[in-house]
Amino acid sequence: MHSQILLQVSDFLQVCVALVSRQAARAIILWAVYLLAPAASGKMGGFHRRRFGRPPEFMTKLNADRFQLANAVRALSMDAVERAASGHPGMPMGMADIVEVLFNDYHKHNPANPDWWDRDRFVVSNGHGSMLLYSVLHLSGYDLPMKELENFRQLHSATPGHPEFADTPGVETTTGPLGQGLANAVGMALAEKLLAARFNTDEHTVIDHRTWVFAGDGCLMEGISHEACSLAGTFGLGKLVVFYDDNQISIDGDTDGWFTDNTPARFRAYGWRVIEDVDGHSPEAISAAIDQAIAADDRPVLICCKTTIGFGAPNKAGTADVHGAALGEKEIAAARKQLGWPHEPFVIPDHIRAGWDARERGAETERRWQKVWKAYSSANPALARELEERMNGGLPADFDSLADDVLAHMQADDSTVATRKASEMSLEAFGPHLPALIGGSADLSGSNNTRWSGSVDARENPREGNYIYYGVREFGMTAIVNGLHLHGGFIAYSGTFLVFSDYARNAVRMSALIPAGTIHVYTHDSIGLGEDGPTHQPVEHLTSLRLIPGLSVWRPADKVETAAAWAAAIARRDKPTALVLTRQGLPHQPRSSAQLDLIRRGGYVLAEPADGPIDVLIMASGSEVGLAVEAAASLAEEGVGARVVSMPNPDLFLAQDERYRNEVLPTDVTARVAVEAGVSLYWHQFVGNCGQIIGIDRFGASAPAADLFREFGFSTKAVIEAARKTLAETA
Ligand SMILES: Cc1ncc(C[n+]2csc(CCOP(=O)(O)OP(=O)(O)O)c2C)c(N)n1
Ligand SMILES: [Mg+2]
Repeated sequence: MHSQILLQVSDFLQVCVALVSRQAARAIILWAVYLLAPAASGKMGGFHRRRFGRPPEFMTKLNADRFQLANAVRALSMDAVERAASGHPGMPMGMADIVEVLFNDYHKHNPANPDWWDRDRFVVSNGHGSMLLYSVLHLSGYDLPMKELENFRQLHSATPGHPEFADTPGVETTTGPLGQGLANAVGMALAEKLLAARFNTDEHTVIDHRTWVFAGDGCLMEGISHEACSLAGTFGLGKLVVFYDDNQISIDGDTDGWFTDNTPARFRAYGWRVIEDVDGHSPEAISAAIDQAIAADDRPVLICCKTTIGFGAPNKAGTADVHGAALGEKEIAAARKQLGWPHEPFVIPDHIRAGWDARERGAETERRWQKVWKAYSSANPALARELEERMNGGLPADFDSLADDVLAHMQADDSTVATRKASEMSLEAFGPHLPALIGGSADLSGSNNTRWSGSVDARENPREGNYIYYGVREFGMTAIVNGLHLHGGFIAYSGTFLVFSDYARNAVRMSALIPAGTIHVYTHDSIGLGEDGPTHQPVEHLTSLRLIPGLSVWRPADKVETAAAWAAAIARRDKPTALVLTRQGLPHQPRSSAQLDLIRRGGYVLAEPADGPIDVLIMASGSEVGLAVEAAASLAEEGVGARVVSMPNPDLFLAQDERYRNEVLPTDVTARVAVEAGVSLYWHQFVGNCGQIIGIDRFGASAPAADLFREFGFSTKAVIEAARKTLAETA
């Protein structure tokens, strides 16, 4: 009986071996044909693949299951784009095999809890490939039902054209402006490194995750990729792994015409590890590359994946046609045939679904972590509490009363200081209470006053570090700050001159769009910086920052308003703030405790006529508030009653209720003057038809600040004249 069974088993095994070896022999022959045929016709293998977009047959046979898992991403992406009649099928079809291997074999996440702190971060920096992200989130079990994919790019769907943070569970950041996702990811990887250094103990590891990035030719062409990746090398962010979608295609066609860098050499020069020439359609090659990438090493990793854009579309793959347009019915039908994907649009067979489903695995992974967290918490209660508070974005319970104390303290000191210095004083006051605070500057620490006595270099000392020397990289810095915020655990601020906010501008816009509770410190805020001249003197920047929806822009008039601005910025954990500060000293303004309280409303009455009615309203921000106060005093001597309204944050003032606004700016007082050392445009809404604006609608000049203010009409005399003029016009 036993021997009979053994015989049958041995027969069975022999048949298996024969089958497998036949299969293997067939694969080897096909492989040779695949490689040699294009060579014989003078074409490289990659070129061949790129042009024909056809999977080598051996691959589809040996990796049939994996290939079909990846095809689910391809099909969902091409069908969603087709239905929306808009979108980008090329990247998802090209990177499907990579994302399949990454998500199914490596990515640490729990679809049921996208906020789990110790999850790996996955950033699609080439955000036009959003359908790849939505497909894998849906397939792996996030709360993103198929109907959302069917509604790709439609109003109020969870699947916007480019990924938007907070719109879709599992989306780690808003991407689309090429290169910025990559820089955000550098911020996330930096956050992980610093938190791991601070909180992990010899016994317990509670922070240990990777940041995976997909990036295309566009991301790597963008200058910000240089800024961010260069810094990532310097910081030794070994858990950052970037998959470069090396498909040699961007919108205008073959990148041979505009992108011929030696990318591997470039990244090696940054201090990265580079894994070159990975076949981005071979699961084995991708796995081998990832295995290499995750070996312990301090260097970030770039995996250069040779891919075919639009892989699987028989006529369009490998061409720019497939980058950003629906494939069309005929090509989609042909692609279904090519890929061996007979299923209807938005239908995923059960076995494919099962292959992607990460819910059980994810829950188990998080459960294991929870156990470690519990043990860690009982062994290190103080550290655990700090980490928990930081990751939850909380502030110290007594923060409001701390802010009140700081303001009262500042009010009691009547010295003249520059608001950049007042900003440093504010950091000294708040910093010791905020372990999450992490600052930095783009090589202007001493000028921006962003460094305070508690600042510790984060590169030299990751464990205690809370200060980053970003080097001269304003755009990279700002996007990295967004990434630090998005990761969680930090209240992140940046620093540079206001005039260079332009260099960073799209990342500031992204701070507001994400939205991220970041703080951007901009000093040297007007012609008041003096001799450096018009290249360094911002004119339009203040107003142009105010145009960004959701960005809170403060331009404080003295140290008290500066402290109030910092307090508001710190408390604003979910939206960004810009602090616009002077180089030059500003006089201290007296205030009652009621007035102290009103600063937080963005605009308030700072000085009133001693007696008699209000004849004229004088509004000002920052360095011009002092002028307004002096002018009002002179006007009083002429018998003109002037009210001075300090407007450190006019948008915030506009957001107050109507009653308050009308109290501060009574509608019946139409004689109005606004003074601000920037373009005048913004103030028309406040001064009305008969008002006067003292602004600067041209570039400044190189000279001492006092001469410039005089030259451009920022003097008590000019304010008095403007008041007389508006009074005459409204008489
Ligand atoms: C900063 C920025 N500039 C321009 C664009 C418009 N744009 C979107 S995708 C793209 C080409 C990107 O090429 P690549 O990264 O190679 O993407 P692929 O075509 O390979 O998917 C361009 C220019 C953008 N999204 N962001
Ligand atoms: Mg490309």
